[in-house]
Amino acid sequence: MNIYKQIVNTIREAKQIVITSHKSPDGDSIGSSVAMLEFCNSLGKEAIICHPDAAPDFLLWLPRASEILSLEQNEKLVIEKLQEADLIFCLDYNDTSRVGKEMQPLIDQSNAKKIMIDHHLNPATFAEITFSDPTICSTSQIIYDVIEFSDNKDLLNSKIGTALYLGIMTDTGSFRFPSVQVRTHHILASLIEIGVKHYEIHENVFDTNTLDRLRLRGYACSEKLEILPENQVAIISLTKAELKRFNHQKGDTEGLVNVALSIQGMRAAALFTEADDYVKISFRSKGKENPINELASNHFSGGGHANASGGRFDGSLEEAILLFKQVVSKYIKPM
Ligand SMILES: [Mn+2]
Repeated sequence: MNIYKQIVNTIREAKQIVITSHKSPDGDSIGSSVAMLEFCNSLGKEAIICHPDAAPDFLLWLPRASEILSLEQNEKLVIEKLQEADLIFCLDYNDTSRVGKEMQPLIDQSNAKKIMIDHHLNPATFAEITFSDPTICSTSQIIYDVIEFSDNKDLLNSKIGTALYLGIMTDTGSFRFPSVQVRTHHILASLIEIGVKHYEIHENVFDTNTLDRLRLRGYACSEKLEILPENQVAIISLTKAELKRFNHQKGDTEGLVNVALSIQGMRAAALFTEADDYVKISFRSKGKENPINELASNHFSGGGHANASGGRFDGSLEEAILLFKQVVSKYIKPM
């Protein structure tokens, strides 16, 4: 039996299905979770989404994203659901550490069957079924494959399709990254064929700036952007006070690191944001010869994709930036 059918059979046998994804939700984690929820429902199965934290406002337009339970806001219920689960989906993450230290033990200690569907490098081996393919642009695209190659294409509907389109769109920078395949466009076409309103998804995601968010981003680019010319690297850093000054909301700095990377000639970019007791960092790079995930994992307790990674630093913002400047030339090869 192929892995796609194996996944669907496991859904059919399950009684309590919980869908989880990584911390700091993005379009792919929310999209793949909602798509899996809708697909389970199409198979006649109830399921529930439990994430470490709540969906950011800019993704709440997606039908059923507001049903997502978060450990952050619904602690008791999420603990209960994970304890009762007999099947846990682990979507868009390669290791249970990615759900954060509060949620990780709930998944590690659960006796439920686990199915990992993911596209990050180096998958851990905790799941009964591991479907990891780093050559595929998004977890959402893999979920489309699960539906099609398990012979369930007739169950595909525009609710599943809208969620999948969202995930593919956001994880590919609107279909521009090298990870986009011919197959990706075939899938997108078939989603539009079944009634997905692609233009509404773009509008919902990209035309929703608040004045505060736009001003924060403008400030970040005008006052807080630093170029390391010898490395061809751009850095943006934001302190807690600066974030507060612009009434920072979750998602406001989403994609800001890509703005830095978009400067002509840059090979990599990093965004440092000061959180309560640590510094959160997003890394981006261009080209196979500049794998920024190695820098992220070796120095910033992070990881991710070769050209898009995240990490953290326990210390001050200044120390984090200093460390980055000291090590970056080992990983980024200027042209
Ligand atoms: Mn993803």
